[in-house]
Amino acid sequence: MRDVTDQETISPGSVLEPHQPHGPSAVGRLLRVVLGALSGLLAAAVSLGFAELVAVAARPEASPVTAVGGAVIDRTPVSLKDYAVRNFGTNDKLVLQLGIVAILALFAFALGVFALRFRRTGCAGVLAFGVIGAVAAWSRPDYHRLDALPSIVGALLGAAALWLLTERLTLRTTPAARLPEQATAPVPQTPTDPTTLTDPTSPSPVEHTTEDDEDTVETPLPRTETPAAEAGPTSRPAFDRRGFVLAAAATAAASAGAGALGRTLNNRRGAVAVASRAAIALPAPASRAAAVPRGADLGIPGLSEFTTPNAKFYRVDTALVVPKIDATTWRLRIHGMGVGKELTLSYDDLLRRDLIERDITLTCVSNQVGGPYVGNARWIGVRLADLLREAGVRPPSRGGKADQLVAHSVDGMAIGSPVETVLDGRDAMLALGMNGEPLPFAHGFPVRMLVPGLYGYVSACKWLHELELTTFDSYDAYWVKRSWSREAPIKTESRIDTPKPFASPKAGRVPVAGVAWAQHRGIDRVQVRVDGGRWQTARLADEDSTDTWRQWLWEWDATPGSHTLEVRATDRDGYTQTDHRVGTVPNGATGWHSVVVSVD
Ligand SMILES: Nc1nc2c(c(=O)[nH]1)N[C@H]1C(S)=C(S)[C@@H](COP(=O)(O)O)O[C@H]1N2
Ligand SMILES: [Mo]
Repeated sequence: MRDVTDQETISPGSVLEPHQPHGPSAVGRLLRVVLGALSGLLAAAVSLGFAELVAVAARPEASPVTAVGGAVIDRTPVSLKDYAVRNFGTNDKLVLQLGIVAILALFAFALGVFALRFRRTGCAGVLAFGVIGAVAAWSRPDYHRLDALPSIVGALLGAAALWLLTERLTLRTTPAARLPEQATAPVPQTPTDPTTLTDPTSPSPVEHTTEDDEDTVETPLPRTETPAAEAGPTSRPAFDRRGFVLAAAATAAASAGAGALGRTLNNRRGAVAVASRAAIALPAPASRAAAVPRGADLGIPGLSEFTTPNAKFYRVDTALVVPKIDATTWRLRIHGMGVGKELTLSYDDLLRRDLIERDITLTCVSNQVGGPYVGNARWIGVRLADLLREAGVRPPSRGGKADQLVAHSVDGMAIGSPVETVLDGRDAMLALGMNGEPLPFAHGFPVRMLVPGLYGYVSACKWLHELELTTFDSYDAYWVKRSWSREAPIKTESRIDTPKPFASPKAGRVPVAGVAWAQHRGIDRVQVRVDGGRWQTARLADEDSTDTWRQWLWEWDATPGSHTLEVRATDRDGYTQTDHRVGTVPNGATGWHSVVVSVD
């Protein structure tokens, strides 16, 4: 490998550092390696800091860690994603980003040390990381024109920083003539250095130092100007400590400044969206939801509230940065196959329509048996069927050509729902409000889709910006490309909320309670059994609607010892949950939820 190295420029005969007659001391060498690693880290910081700043010009999603993280999410095998969701829950994204930063830091470390010897290749390595970031951004489904820019600019500046820093770490031998006070100092190393005597490949000390003088990569001293150096003794080779400290401080300050400025500017952009949300007053819905029956919430400690507060509502999406959309400039386009009249609607257009208010329980297909990815909220929105009919869409059963409605989000998500289901009379809606406020940003502000009875990944697109009519044959939506089913009605499920697994309640009366759901069919019965015994019928809370979950309660006369509680629900179609356990892929888990407790 031919490259710029502190050694190679000195003597093309390639004298390795340890063989140098006047090599730096062991401590000096170690210090230099540490500072090389630090240079790598600083270069990475410069890259990321400036990328953050440039991302303001593009989008927050285009900052390299986010772009790479997004690309990783897109490519993560379902099994691993399931594992991550199971073990890290909603923190999976944080874990992913920390992982990327950790890997980046390791490479930065290595590149910094590497650049001590092979500076050009080391800097090219930084550029290679920029290419990775750019390609990742480019590969995202929501790629925008400028998304590769932050990675590229960041990498260029990072490479420049690495060059600058490692250059300060170049070993130079100061000619005696230029440092008169050292010229008289004894140089005892030379005769005692065994390597000079035993290593036949080592050039002679004099020859070496002569060439060493030419290791002024930038400002070569003409040989003729340093006659004294050619003959005179030299000091140990050293690097420019002061220059390095200054350069390191400057790069650290620049990267921190750029990063902070980028963050601030990005937040300010978010502030426009926040203000647009704050300015919204949701009008009274034309079609109100009936009040939640008082008996729908049994109010038992440990049991999920009937209405899930927004702050506690589960969140599942691929977005590493929650999109912040300005509602005043947001538009929704409805177009595609069989659309007689394309529609483009603003947020105000939607607000001016008749709004419906409904309680709907949303569930994620990735929810394990007994898992947390289910929540119930009171939503306000526009009836989707009305909009589609205005656009001239007919269901396949009435001769419509399109059987798939694909909802596209601003973050590149594409979620496909059956047109037939959306138009079958259920309360499919474009939701604007959630539990009395405009949608929270994390839950899809300004507008998301909801179809009661379908898992979120085939119905509940957040940050919606386009509805496209097409066929299932001609288009696979995001999750379908990743081995999930095209169509996925929510499976009948039940969950024990209390007692918690491995709880140790006192013997005697123990309330066993939970929720059961079979959206759009309704829950007919819930049964509980202990240690595989006879099924006992639980008391059902009042039903709010068939689109919502239902609480249940069974009073257990608990005896001391370890016990297994199991639950199963039967829906209004007469289907009772099977004990056959299947995983979440491809269309939802099955099996009975069970909880082991040890009664005191
Ligand atoms: N834009 C976008 N919308 C999305 C998703 C996503 O990843 N991106 N995930 C879907 C899935 S899998 C589910 S279960 C629901 C979850 O909605 P919530 O986060 O509001 O609970 O959103 C759906 N809508
Ligand atoms: Mo989901």
